[in-house]
Amino acid sequence: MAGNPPSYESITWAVNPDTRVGVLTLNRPDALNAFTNQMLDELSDALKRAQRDPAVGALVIVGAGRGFSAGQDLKEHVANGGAASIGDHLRTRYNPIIERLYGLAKPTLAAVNGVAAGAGMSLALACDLRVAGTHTRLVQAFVGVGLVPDSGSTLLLPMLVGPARALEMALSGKPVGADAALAWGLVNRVVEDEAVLANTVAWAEELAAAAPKAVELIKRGIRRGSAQALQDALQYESWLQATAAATADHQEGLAAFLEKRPARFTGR
Ligand code: LHQ
Repeated sequence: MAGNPPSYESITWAVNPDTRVGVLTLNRPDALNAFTNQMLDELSDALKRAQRDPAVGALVIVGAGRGFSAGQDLKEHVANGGAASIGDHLRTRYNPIIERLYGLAKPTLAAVNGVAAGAGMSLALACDLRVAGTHTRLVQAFVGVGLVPDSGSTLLLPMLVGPARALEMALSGKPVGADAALAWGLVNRVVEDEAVLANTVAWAEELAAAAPKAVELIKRGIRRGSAQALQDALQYESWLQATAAATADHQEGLAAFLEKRPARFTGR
C-alpha cells in the first residue's frame, strides 16, 4: 500500500498498487465520522489525488468504526457560529466535494458500513455504487435540526427512489434500513456488516480492471443529463439551507441535539 500523506488527520488514504483500488477512510469514529472543516479539506484533497493519480482505477469510501458518517459535525457548526455562514460553507466546502466526486472519471463505491446521516448520506449518494451492511441505516437527518437536504440530496435522492419516497425520508428524518434501501434502489448490495468493506473493495477491484477510457466515457454518458442538474441543485440547496438556518427552529434543533432531547419547534 502506498503511504498515507502525512498531513491527513481526519481521513486516511491508501492505494493498493496491485489492484489499483484507493480506499478513503473517514476517520473520526468517536463522532460517527461527522464532517469537520479539517475533514472536508482533507476529503477534497484526497478526491483530487484519486482523480489525478493514474495508479488509482477505482475509489472506495468507508467510515472508521461503527458508522459511515453522521454528516456535518454539529458541535463544530455551533462552536463556529455556523448558521450565519452556512450558505458559504456549502458553496465553498461541501458543493465542490460533491461535484468532484460525482464527476470523477473512475468508479466510486461507498462502503456504507453503518449509519449514513445528513450530508454523510449525501456523500454516499454521490458515489456510483453503494454496498450496505444488514444493520446499515440511511437517514435524511436534516429536518431534525430544522434544515433541508443538501450536498446533492435534493437531486440524487429523488433520482434514485422517486419523489414520494424522497419526500418521505426528507420530511420525516426517519432512518431507512438495509432491506428497504435495497428494494428502493438506494443501495446496490446488502452483505453481512463485517463484510461490507471487503465486499466493496473486491467489487472495486473488478471495476478497476476495466478499460479506463471506456469507464470514463460510460460515466460521462450516464451522468450527462444530471451533471448540470447537480450543479444547479447544489446552488439552490445553498440558498434553501441559508434560509432554513436563519430560523429559531434551527437553533432549537441544534440545542436539542446537543442536550440529547426532542426538539420543540415553534415555526419561527
Ligand atoms: C455527532 C453527530 C454529528 C457531531 C453523532 N455531529 N457529533 C451542512 C453544512 C453546515 C451545517 C449543517 O449541516 C450540513 C448538512 C448536515 O449534515 S445537517 C445533518 C447533521 N447530522 C445530523 O443531524 C445527525 C445527528 N446525529 C444523529 O441523528 C445520530 O447520531 C445518528 C442517527 C447519526 C446515529 O445515532 P446513534 O447510532 O444512536 O449514535 P449517537 O447519536 O449515540 O452518536 C454517537 C456519538 O456521535 C455521540 O457522541 P457521544 O459523545 O455522546 O458518544 C454523538 O453526539 C456523536 N454524533 N452525530 N452530526
